Amino acid sequence: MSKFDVNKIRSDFPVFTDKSLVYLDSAATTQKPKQVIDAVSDFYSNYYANVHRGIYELSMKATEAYHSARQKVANFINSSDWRSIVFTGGTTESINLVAYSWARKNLKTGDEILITEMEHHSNIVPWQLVAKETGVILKYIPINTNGTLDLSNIDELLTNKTKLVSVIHQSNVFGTINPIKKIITHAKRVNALTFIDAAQSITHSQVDVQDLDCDFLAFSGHKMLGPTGIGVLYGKPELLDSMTPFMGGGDMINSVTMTKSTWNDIPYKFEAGTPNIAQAIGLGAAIDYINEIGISNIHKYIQHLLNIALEKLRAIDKLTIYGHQVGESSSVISFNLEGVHPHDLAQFLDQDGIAVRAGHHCAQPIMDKLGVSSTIRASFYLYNTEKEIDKLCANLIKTAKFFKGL
Ligand code: 7TS
Repeated sequence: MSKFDVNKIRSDFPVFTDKSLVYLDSAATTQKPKQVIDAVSDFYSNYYANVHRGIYELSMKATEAYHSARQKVANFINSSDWRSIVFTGGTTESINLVAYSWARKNLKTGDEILITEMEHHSNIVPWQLVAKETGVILKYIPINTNGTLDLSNIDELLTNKTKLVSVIHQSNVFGTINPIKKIITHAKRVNALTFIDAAQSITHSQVDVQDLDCDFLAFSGHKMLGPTGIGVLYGKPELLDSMTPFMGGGDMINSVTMTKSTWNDIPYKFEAGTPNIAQAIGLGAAIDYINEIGISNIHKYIQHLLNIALEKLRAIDKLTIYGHQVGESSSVISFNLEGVHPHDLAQFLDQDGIAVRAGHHCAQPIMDKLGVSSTIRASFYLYNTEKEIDKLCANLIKTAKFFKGL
C-alpha cells in the first residue's frame, strides 16, 4: 500500500475534518473531495451559462466543459466514441431510458427479458412495468444463499425469445462481483442485447465496454465521488441511433414544425431540456481525481480493507455475514448480529459516529431468499481506514454485550 496515502486522500474530503465520523455507507453514496466541490463551484462562480445555445464566450466555455466531461466518461470506460455516452440523472434513469426507448418499442407479447434475483430494485421494477404493458415475460437467474448467481441453468433460461439480459455487475448487498463477461457471451448466443448495471463496480474496477462488448451499461456519478443528479447510460452508437427519444423538449430536436419534429444526433437526442451541466462537470472532476490515484490502486486498497474487515467480523460471536464465501467480491459487507434488530444496531453505531446502512438495500428479492427482512451493511471506499474497521468491530462487540445483558 506504499503508493496509496489514505491520510492525504482523507485531507481532500472536507467532511472528514469531523474526526469522529466513520463513514461506512459509500455503496449508498460517496463523500466528495474538494476537487469535485471546487469544480462545481468554479463553474457556478466563473463561467456559468447554458450549453449548446449562446454564441457568447461564457456559453461556449460551459459547452466545452460539458463536452469535456462526456469525453472523460468515454475514456474512463474505454468507449471509443463520445456519442455513446448519454448523460442521465443516474443509474435508475439510465435503465428507465432503455425500458422506454428500446424495450417498449421493440418487444412484444411472449418475448423475454432475463435479469437476476440479485438486482437492485432499479433493475427490476422498470422491466416489470414493461412486462405489464407489453406482455413480455420477465425471468430471473436465481441466486444461491451464499450470495452468488446460480448459472447452472443459464442455457435453459436463455431461449430464442430472450431479447434482453440485464445484470448487476457488483451486488450492493453481498459485494459479489458477477461473471458478466461469461453471461454476455451466453446472451450473445441467442442474440439477446445485454445491459450491465455497473453502479457499484464502476467505483473501483476497470470497466471496459469494448472488452465486455455489452450493448448498454449504466452508472451514477454520486457513487464515484461525483455530484448527485448525474449518471451515465452507455449504449452502442448504432443502437442508440436506432432508438426513439425517451423525453421530448429543447436540445433533443433537429427541427420542429407545428405538425412534426425530427431528432438531434446522439447523444443529444436523449438529453431533452437544460442538462445537469454543473453535475456533469463535477463528474468529470471526480474521474480526474480517480485517475490521479489510479483505479487499480483504489481496487487494491479496497480489497485490502475488505479482507481485514472480513477477518475481524468473522471473529465476532453470533455475527452472520451474507456472501463473501466463494468467488470474487468487493467493498460491501452485509451482516446481522443475532438478537439485535439491524435498525437498532445502526442507531447504536450512529451514537459513536459510525454510519452504516440498515434495511433491505432496495433488493427485497435477496432478503426473501435469505429469509431476513433487513441487514446491516458496511461499505468501504478509498478514504476508509483500518482504524475505522477496528472501531466498527469494537462497537459491534460492545452492542452485542449490551443486548445480551438486557
Ligand atoms: N444499481 C445498483 C447496483 C445500486 O447499488 C444502486 C443504488 C442503483 C442501481 C440505483 O442508483 P441511483 O443512483 O439511480 O439511485 N444503490 C443504493 C444502495 O445500495 N443504497 O442506496 C442506494
